[in-house]
Amino acid sequence: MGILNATPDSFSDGGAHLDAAAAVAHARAMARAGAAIVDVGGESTRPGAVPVPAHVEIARVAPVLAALAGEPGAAPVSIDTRHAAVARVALDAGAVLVNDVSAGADPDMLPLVAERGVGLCLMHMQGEPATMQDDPRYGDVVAEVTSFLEARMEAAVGAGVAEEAIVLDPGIGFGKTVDHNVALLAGLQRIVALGRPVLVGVSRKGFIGALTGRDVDDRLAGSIGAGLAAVERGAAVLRVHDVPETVDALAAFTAITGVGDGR
Ligand code: HH2
Repeated sequence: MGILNATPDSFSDGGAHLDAAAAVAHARAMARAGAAIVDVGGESTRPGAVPVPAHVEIARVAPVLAALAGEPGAAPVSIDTRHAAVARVALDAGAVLVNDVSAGADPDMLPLVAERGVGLCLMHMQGEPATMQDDPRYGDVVAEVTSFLEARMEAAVGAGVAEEAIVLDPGIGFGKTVDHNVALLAGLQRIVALGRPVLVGVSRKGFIGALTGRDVDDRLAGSIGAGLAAVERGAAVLRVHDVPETVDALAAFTAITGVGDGR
């Protein structure tokens, strides 16, 4: 999954793809490099970010989605949003997956996904982006995240979403310390055991910086190392900024280990 942030303030690529032409060029490049899906977002959820109203998010993503919809051979699109109103606009423009970092907190989200019959990524987050990194605490982070995802999966199925449409995500960096993130990746099999594909987003995140001592623009190697570790533990999808490098790393990793499908 290649990341396409149509935001002025995302933590690593904010402002880079604000105009639709630049966004389409980047989406095309990621698809050519092997991204199976492009994740378009109009709200930064980085630590400390203030929420963006749905109409602002729509104004940011709609031109990008419209341009991608007219693109022959473009990768399928997912919409990274917590707002059902934004998801609806994106699904009307052809998006095939809703990536909801709040796991369906908007009461209209799960019914919308059910009605449209599209994919749904349910992610764990403790708290809200504005304050989630202030003092995150867990008793057993792996057990708590796993049972949250199981409960949200049940809620989604209860709302009519097909179980086969659901992808689960531990929410690396969303209300978690470095130790919490490491524990979740080390214990990823517990989430994999819930029986749905697991998506992991480690790309350029703060915990990679903490582990490597690198600034945000210099975290590629650490991100790939963490991503491969996640695949080794059963992750099915990596959400990344650097598609060509990740695809190459996966090709080599899978050839040797037989784990993953190599892209
Ligand atoms: N991480 C970010 C955003 N959306 N969605 C899922 N499913 N999993 C993640 O780990 C995840 C996500 C944060 O990364 P990014 O989009 O690069 O930054 P920002 O939130 O600042 O736009």
